[in-house]
Amino acid sequence: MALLHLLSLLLLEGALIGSCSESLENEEQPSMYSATHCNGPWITGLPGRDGRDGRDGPKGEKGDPGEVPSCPDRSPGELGPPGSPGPQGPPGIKGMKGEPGESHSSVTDEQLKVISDLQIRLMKVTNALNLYGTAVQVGEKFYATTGQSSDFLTINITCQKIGGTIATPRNEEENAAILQIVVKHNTYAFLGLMEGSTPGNFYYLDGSPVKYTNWYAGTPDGQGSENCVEMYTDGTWNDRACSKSRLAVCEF
Ligand code: MMA
Repeated sequence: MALLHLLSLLLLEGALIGSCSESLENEEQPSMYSATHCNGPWITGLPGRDGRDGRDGPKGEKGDPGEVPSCPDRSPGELGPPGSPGPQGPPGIKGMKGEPGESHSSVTDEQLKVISDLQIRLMKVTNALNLYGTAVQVGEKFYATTGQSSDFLTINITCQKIGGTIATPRNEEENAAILQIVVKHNTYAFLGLMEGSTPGNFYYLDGSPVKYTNWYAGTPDGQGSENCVEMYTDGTWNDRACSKSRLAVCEF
């Protein structure tokens, strides 16, 4: 065994000696396996140390432009808090006319029947009054008389008591209607007008100035002493003292 060990030592030494001992004198680094310098019945030696790093190589050519990596898909974040309300916008255009809606009248059919019956009844009564000259209808208005004469103030109270006011002609048609009653009773009637503080200026009893007049020629001539107005039997007007007794004609 010892002999075999010795032999292996000798072989190891010979391998070391058999490597290129001359190579150290050589400028060029010999190839480890070169047959030129390493002839001989040598056993191949162990690899030498790594050589030193070479010099830096020339600068490389410019490379092709790279691709921009696409962004990875991101799922939407959670809803943010609501923003503050914006300013009021301009008004929209007018919409089309809607369908006629259902009637939501609180009036019952029974009540409608009563109203209808009353309208018919009123028409009959008005016609009867007109027929006998007690009342005269003009549009929505009608005039009626008590058949009695009294001073201006009393006439006003009488008319008010029965829900009316003293007859006040606002146009020719109304004046003609009052005239019918005056003619029938063949007596002058007081009208709902009064003289103001300025003589000759007449006003309706609500204080507004008269718009329609039918003065008899030369009147008003009372110069402030005749503050009321009477209707003659031809329909013309005359200023007269309010204390006089004249036919009471009321309007409703
Ligand atoms: C005349 C006339 C009238 C006036 C009365 C006053 C008879 O009529 O002048 O205008 O109101 O007199 O009495």
